[in-house]
Amino acid sequence: MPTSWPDSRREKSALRVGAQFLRKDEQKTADYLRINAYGLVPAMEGNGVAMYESTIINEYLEEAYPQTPLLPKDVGLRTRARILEDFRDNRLYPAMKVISAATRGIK
Ligand SMILES: N[C@@H](CCC(=O)N[C@@H](CS)C(=O)NCC(=O)O)C(=O)O
Repeated sequence: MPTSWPDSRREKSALRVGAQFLRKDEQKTADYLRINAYGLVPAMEGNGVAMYESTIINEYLEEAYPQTPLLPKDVGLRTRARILEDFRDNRLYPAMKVISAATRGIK
């Protein structure tokens, strides 16, 4: 699974399926764009399906490999984990992108 930055659930996912780290230019090759047309990581193929979006990949792995769950057993803690994942996807990461773009080139 091509991936880049670490976080606990994604790291576990990457370790589970065997991560392959890509340089940014490798994310834009025709071969890679066939897996993820957005040219972003992570992405992977499973059950003959190209998949991307880390949250969706995590859900796939959770269902495909129930013997080694990524989420806690407790339903409340699972919900808490999903809330944190949503916060990262919809609040933290977009803000980090804005900060990164605004400060790029500033030493
Ligand atoms: N919502 C996507 C975000 C994917 C994403 O933005 N990946 C970044 C690395 S964390 C990337 O591939 N950046 C390379 C680029 O923007 O060209 C997900 O969770 O998978």
